[in-house]
Amino acid sequence: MSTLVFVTPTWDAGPWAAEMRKAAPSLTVKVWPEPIKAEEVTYACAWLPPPDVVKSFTNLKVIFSLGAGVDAILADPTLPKHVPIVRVNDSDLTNRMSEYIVLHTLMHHRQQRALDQAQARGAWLNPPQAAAKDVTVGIMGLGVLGQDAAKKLRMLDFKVRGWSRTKKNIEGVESFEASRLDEFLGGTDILVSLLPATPDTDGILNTALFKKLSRKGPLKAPVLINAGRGRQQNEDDILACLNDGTLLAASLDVFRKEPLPAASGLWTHPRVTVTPHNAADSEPSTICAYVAEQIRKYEAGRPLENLVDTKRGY
Ligand code: NDP
Ligand code: OXD
Repeated sequence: MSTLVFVTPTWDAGPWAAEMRKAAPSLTVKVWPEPIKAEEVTYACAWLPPPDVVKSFTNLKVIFSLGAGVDAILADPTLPKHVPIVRVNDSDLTNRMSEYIVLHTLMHHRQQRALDQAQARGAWLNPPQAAAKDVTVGIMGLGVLGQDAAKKLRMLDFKVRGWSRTKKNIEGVESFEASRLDEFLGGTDILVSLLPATPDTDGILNTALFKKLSRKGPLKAPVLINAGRGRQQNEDDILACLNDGTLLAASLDVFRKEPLPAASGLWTHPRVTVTPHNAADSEPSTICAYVAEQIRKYEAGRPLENLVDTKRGY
C-alpha cells in the first residue's frame, strides 16, 4: 500500500487528508509532522514545505504541489532532483482566478473605488464611463490561467493582449513573445500579472516597466493587477508610481511578505485594493480528486500530467 503525506504547515491539513481518503481509499494518508516512517512515503502533497522535509522521504515517487505555483517547493535546495513535480491545472482553480481578474478589471474600468468613496461622502459622482472595447487589458503570462482570463475578458469586449516567453495563437488575443515586452506594454491600459515566480520574473513589476505602459486609455493612466506572485513586484515603486501619477490604481493579491506587514503603505493607499492571496484558493475536494486521478494514471504506467520544468522554474 502507498503512503501519501501532506506537508502544508500554513494550512489546516485535516480537511485535505479527509478528502484524500475519500478520493483514494487505497492510500495511507498522513499529515506531516505526525510520526511517519519516512521511507514508506511514496507521494508528498506540498504547500510552502519547510526545507529539508521532502528530502527525508527517501522513496518518494511524485511531489504534488497543492497550488498552480511551485516557487515555494523549488525554493528548497535539498529537494530530490530525480522526483517529478506535478502542479495544479484544474478548472475549479482556473475559474476562480478568472473571476478575480474579471472582477478587478471591471472594478477599475467602472471606477468603482471612486464611486464607493463618493458614496461614503454622500456625493453623487458620475464620472465619464468608457466602453470596454476602448480599453486594452495586457496579461503577463499567457499560461493556463492567463489564457482563461483572456478569453473571459474578450467575452466582455475588452481588447486583450498577452505577453509570454513563447508566442501564442489565441483567437481575438494579440500575443507578444518575450522579446516584444516594450511593444506589449506600450498598448496596455490595464496590466495583469499572472506570471510564475522565477529568477527571470523577480522584481519585473517596477517603475521602469510602469513608465512604459500606455497613458492613452480612457482612464488616462495605467492600472496594475497582480495575482501572480509578490516577488514580481517592487512595492516601494508601486507606491511611488501611484503617488506621482505613473499608475492610477492597483489591485494586489500577492506580496513580497505575506501576510502583508501592518506597516505597509499599501494597506491604506486610497487607490490600492489589497486581497489576502485568495484570488484562486485551492479547494480540497477538487484538488484531491485531481491528485488521486494522477496517482491512478501513474500507477497504471501512464504519464503524469502538468509536470513542472524545474529548469524553467514553472
Ligand atoms: P503556467 O505555467 O500555465 O503559465 C505561466 C505563463 O507565464 C506562461 O505563459 C509562460 O510563458 C509565462 N512566463 C513564464 N516565465 C516568463 C518569462 N520570463 N517571460 C515571459 N513569460 C513568462 O502557469 P499558470 O497560468 O497556471 O499560473 C501562473 C501563476 O499564477 C502561478 O505560477 C502562480 O504564481 C500564480 N497563481 C496565483 C494564485 C493566487 O491565488 N494569487 C493562484 C494560482 C496561481 P510560456 O507559455 O511561453 O511558457
Ligand atoms: C497557487 C496559489 O499557486 O494559490 O495556486 O497561489
